[in-house]
Amino acid sequence: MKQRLFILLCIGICLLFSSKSGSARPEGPASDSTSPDIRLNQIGFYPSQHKLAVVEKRASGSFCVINHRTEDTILTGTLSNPTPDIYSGKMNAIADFSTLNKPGAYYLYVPSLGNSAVFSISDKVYQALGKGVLKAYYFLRCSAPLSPGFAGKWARAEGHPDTVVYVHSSAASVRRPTGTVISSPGGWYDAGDYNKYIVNSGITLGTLLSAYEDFTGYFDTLSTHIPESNNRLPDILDEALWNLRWMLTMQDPNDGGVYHKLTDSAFDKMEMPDQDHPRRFVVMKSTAATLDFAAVMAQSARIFRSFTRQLPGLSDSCLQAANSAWQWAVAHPDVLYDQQQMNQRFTPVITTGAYGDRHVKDEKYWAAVELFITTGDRKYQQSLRLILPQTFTLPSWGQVGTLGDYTLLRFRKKLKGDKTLLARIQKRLIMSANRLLDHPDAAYQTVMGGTAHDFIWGSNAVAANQGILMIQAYLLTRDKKYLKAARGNLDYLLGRNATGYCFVTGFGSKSPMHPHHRPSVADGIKEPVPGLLVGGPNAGQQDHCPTYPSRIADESYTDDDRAYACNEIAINWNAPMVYLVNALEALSL
Ligand code: G3I
Ligand code: 9MR
Repeated sequence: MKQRLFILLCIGICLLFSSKSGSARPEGPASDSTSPDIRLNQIGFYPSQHKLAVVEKRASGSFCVINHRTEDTILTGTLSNPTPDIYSGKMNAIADFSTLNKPGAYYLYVPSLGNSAVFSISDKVYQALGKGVLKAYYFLRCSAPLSPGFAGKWARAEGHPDTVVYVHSSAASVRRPTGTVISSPGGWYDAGDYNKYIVNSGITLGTLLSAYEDFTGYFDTLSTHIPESNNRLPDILDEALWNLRWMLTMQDPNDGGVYHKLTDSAFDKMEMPDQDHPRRFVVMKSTAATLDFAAVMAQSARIFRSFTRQLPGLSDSCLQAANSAWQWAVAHPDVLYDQQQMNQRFTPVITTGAYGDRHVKDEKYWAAVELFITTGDRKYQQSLRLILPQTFTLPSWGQVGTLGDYTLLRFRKKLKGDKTLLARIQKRLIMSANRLLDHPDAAYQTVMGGTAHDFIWGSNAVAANQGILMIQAYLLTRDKKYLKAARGNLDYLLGRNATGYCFVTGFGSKSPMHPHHRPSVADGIKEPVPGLLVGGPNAGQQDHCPTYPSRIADESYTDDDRAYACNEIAINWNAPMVYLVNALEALSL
């Protein structure tokens, strides 16, 4: 009885505070009164979508949803009984406002806490975000000035023409001895640093090109306002080409091997790219880089076959590059990139990112799959059967086998003759998706955070890749529980998480302002370059930044530009975000 009375009282307070005439209502959410303890997706929801906010601290009783424009109370509800966050033990209650489905802009009000961020309900609620996270790659272009017409206030001079790049002693060959100059312009900067790494380019392009193959019609008309927007190619492919063309220059035409990276010898200062004038090197060829390259080139050959009028010869060149890379890798199956070992034998010493993968079977499988699907050649089918990974692993820069699974499922008709293989891949994908769904609910009610292992360096890409897995499971089964889980992980990335941040720069009401991204730090502009997904909570805290709020896994995030282990940005983290956001938009049409 007492509890009932309390709830009625709370509803009364809601109504009082939210009525148009109610003078006591706290300021709107744009003001300082936005409560950091009400965590929700700060962009918004589709009308029919499940809609949750997590309310941390002392909260119980009721909440209400208020129309941002009219200030009318649209809905009142009751907070769930609080449950402890599995990492911090903090008590969280859930506000479920799924019944609200009328398009508009709203916010939540919780007595004793205040207002939430404003969010939208609309049919195309992620349209701007989907374009924004793809446009981010334009801002990362190496060897090009960014003009105000396309980059706005983030326009900048060209950095790193990369027309004079030295062959490092680790990469010397008879035809290209140490110090040989090659030209290797273009590509995207990897992350907050100004280097370019083939391994990381592999998963990035694989993911972006797969987004295109899975949702071709949607991407064919998606414009991101880049210099190439008016040519006759979809913008996502124009953007991909910026990096693809660079990758082609990283292959040694004499033997098909691919250099591991193009790099300064050490990470440089936090300066603009045109201020940085070091000698740049291509370092040793590696099996991982060469196989990732082969996979991306084979996939590109397939995609650009449909654009031979716009890009004569490109598809053929990609296929040739893929084939010769494959041959090099078969002849050199275990040239692993071990930077420490390399530095003991060669100079100058190189201390930039390693992307030193110790296991390359998954790269070989992915390359074999892409080559088989593009060419139909049985030799690749035999190879992929021999090296089929035993288990499902969520994609990351060092684990790319599942990209092969996704491709086989996308083109399953080509596997007609191999029903057992197809069944096996389907089964393990669905089982992995179900396993994630079955996890005891993280307090934020998302698949992300089901286990502490999720909170690694680049954890936000874990969340986005889990989202892609859910989309794949949905495409296979059309079971809406997977779509709901994919949306839940997007909610996580956009604010329903233990930090309360929307993790994409320039989007949401509380997003990173100080990413570890050299142009964002050095350009003198208050707002960071937009559309970039930061790494996210990382229990490792390897940067030892003094401003982490706690050591708890899901809270291990600080918006500090020194915190490269949780607040850097990277091409391989934005790519699954591009996929997830745009897939949801495409599926909502
Ligand atoms: O594999 C182990 C796993 O078994 C263990 O459970 C886990 C616990 O922390 O660690 C795992 O290894 C981590 C590895 O990433 C794989 O996720 C390492 O601790 C972690 O230090 C390592 O971080 C990598 C980081 O470079 C440092 O090497 C990130 O994945 C990688 O994204 C990042 O990449 C950098 C480039 O080198 C340079 N450019 C910026 C880019 C982004 O920060
Ligand atoms: O800026 C670098 C970032 O891109 C890397 O991910 C990170 C880890 O390798 O290293 C950053 O560079 C830091 C270096 O490792 C240590 N000294 C400070 C550098 C950042 O200013």
